[in-house]
Formats: sequence, structure tokens, C-alpha cells
Amino acid sequence: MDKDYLPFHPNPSKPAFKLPAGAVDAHCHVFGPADVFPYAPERKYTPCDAPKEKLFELRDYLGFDRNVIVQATCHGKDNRALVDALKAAGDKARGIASVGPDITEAELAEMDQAGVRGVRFNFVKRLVDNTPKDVFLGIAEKIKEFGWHIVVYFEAPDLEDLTPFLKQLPTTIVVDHMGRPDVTKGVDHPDFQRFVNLLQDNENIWTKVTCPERLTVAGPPYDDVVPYGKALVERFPDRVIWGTDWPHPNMKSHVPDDGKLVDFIPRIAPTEALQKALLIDNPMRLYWG
Ligand code: 0GY
Repeated sequence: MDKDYLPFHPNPSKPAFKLPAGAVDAHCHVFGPADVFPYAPERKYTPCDAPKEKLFELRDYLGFDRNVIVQATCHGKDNRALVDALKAAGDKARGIASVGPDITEAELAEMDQAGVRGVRFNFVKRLVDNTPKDVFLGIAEKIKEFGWHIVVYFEAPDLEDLTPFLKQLPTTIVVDHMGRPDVTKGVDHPDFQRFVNLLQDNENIWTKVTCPERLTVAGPPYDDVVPYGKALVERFPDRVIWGTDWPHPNMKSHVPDDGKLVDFIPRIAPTEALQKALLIDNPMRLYWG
């Protein structure tokens, strides 16, 4: 593990918010254990092991029923830890993989069988080297045959350049962490409005209203992130999903308490109907439909 890497919270609090039965944690990861599933040689960070057993324990402790496990960059395109976790979870988990242009139909079919339902394209420069857009478009053509979708991770300043590419993608797209806005600017700032307009203009684009712990400047309980999440949940109630982002790779400011993260949910989704859409109906449609 990197010297400055912050391991996940050892004993998160019990959330005050009681999750509805059937709730899905739609963004989380498994890391290692490294002696079974080594980290990728091209990785930009080395995390603390966060094996599937710990994730499933947290799922039950917080009151979630299901997980969507997202391949993280520290495992590169080696999806073995992900597939192993999916097989162990059975119907309680689905996955998002990371693949290269050489992926075969047989390999995709095998991952589909294990519960993978999409791929992630990452544009965050501190996490990955650049991949040419043509490569991503080639992968998109292959995975669309399986009815999969594409998760994209980028930061707000890159949205303008990326928009023409996003419009070319032939599947449902899910944008990680609200497109990572700068929350000091306000929801009315043109940068966040560009993101809102992207969803407004493209009905195939969804977003995860996740990661107040990454976006915050004020720190817990993340008051400064509430207006962003709430704006998206209320405007696009059938295209938002939520996840813990456990085990929170690359946090520098603090170690998030997963119980407190769950307590963030009713602040951005204040009614039972919005909570049901965010936590159950939307992720179930996208991953279990
Ligand atoms: C996240 C965020 C981060 C890392 C990764 O794949 C990854 O390594 O996604 C990050 O450092 O912002 O969603 O887990």
C-alpha cells in the first residue's frame, strides 16, 4: 500500500437513515487481496486490500441488498478480482469491467455470465494513461451486442471536449460522481449547468449522485455537495443511482464514515418516491433488468 494511502474506515457508524428493502449500493470496488489478485503493473496507486468478504459485510451492516462492483484502475484490465466477487455474490451483485480493444466475444460472454453489465472508460489523468477515442468506440461496438452500458469517469473541466465523443457512444452512459463539479462554484455556474444540459439533451445519459466525500471542500457532513446531488435527483429522478464508493481509493482529506455517507441520501433525495427510484428502481432496471 502507498505510504500516504488512507485505508477504509475500520468501524463505520450505523446510519440513522433506514435504507428501503432492496436498496442497491451501485458504486463500490473490491481490491485484491494482492496475494491472490495482484495489482496491475501500470497502476497509478497501490491501495489497501479491500476483499469481497469485507464489502459483503459492509453491505449487510449498512442495510443494502445488492452491490454494483466497479473495476478500479489499480487492477487495470485484469478483471479477475471483480469476477470472483460477482460469482461469490450470486444474484446480489453486478459488475462493471475494464477491457482493452483485444477483448473477444467469448471473454465478454464469460463476464456477462458472471454478472458484468458494462465497461468503464476512465479519463481522469491522475488515474490512467490516455486511451485513443477510436479504441473506446471499438470497445463500445463490441459490448453493445451484450446490452451492456458504459460508465465514464471524467472531471468537470474535461466535459466540453468530451461531449462530442459521449454523443457518439451507442449505449446508455452513466457518468461517475456527477461529473466531478467544483462545488465552490455553485450549481448555477456554467460548468455545472453544462453537465445538467448534457443530461437534459441526451436521454441515454445517467449519473451517479455519489462521492460527496471527494467533492466536498467543507468536509463532513458534506453540506456543500447537497445542492448538486439534490438538483440532479429532482430533475432526473429516473436516471440517477447512488453508491458508497467503498473502499474510497485515493482519499487524502479524511477517511469517510460509510454510515454518514448513507445519511447523505435523504438530503439529496428527500421523498420516499425519490429514494425508491434512486436506490431500487433505477439500479434494478439498469443492472438486473
Ligand atoms: C472512484 C474514484 C477514484 C478511483 C478510481 O478506478 C479507480 O482507481 O475510480 C478516484 O481516485 O477518484 O470512483 O473510486
